Amino acid sequence: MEFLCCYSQSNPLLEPTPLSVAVIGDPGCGKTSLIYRFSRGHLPLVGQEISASLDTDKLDIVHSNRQIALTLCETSGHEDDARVRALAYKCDVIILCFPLDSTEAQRRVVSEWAPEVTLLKRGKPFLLVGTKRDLRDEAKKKIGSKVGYVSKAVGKKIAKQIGAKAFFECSVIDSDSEKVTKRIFGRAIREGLKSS
Ligand SMILES: Nc1nc2c(ncn2[C@@H]2O[C@H](COP(=O)(O)OP(=O)(O)OP(=O)(O)O)[C@@H](O)[C@H]2O)c(=O)[nH]1
Ligand SMILES: [Mg+2]
Repeated sequence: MEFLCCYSQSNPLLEPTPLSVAVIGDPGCGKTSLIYRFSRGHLPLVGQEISASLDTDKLDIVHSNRQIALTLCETSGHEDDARVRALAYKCDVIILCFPLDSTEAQRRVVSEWAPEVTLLKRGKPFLLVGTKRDLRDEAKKKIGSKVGYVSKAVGKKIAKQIGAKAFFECSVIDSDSEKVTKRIFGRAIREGLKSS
């Protein structure tokens, strides 16, 4: 079981290991919300939403008895910002997000994001995360709904197809959001430590 907690419970004599995680994906897919839910324990407040093309959050955590100086980096999903995004691929681990309530976004994962990640990540591990699970679940409930959504089975299949280390689904508003976001970033940290 992974263990993430704040720095004060760790051994102050040990040097923390620096580790960086980049969160990428289409504009509006939920990158900031995912980062905030994990790092600050809440969603972006009104007027606090990050819109710059490269933003970072830093936090000190303990993972498997190791102190980690974690940098979380979000980059813009706009095509024009591909050069800025290249900086994100210098991070140790990449989390590629897409919203589960959009089959269009699912297609872009395969046709646009996966080739970019494969080209620029230079052997680093990446995870695939389906966001806005609550909206997918709502769409599912609507009988005869024409709204497209992505099932867990399809998400897993895509993750395998594009070479992601794992597939996760999450909603930042559901009651399990704390547990799930910890699991996602815990796995990202584990993969980052393995490969560094
Ligand atoms: N229902 C629901 N809404 C979400 C979820 N995650 C994010 N949102 C909403 O989706 C919108 C975009 O979320 P952001 O976290 O700003 O998305 P982003 O990918 O950082 O957006 P950009 O930085 O502009 O590319 C906001 O209105 C969020 O409240 C989720 O799990 N469920
Ligand atoms: Mg954002």
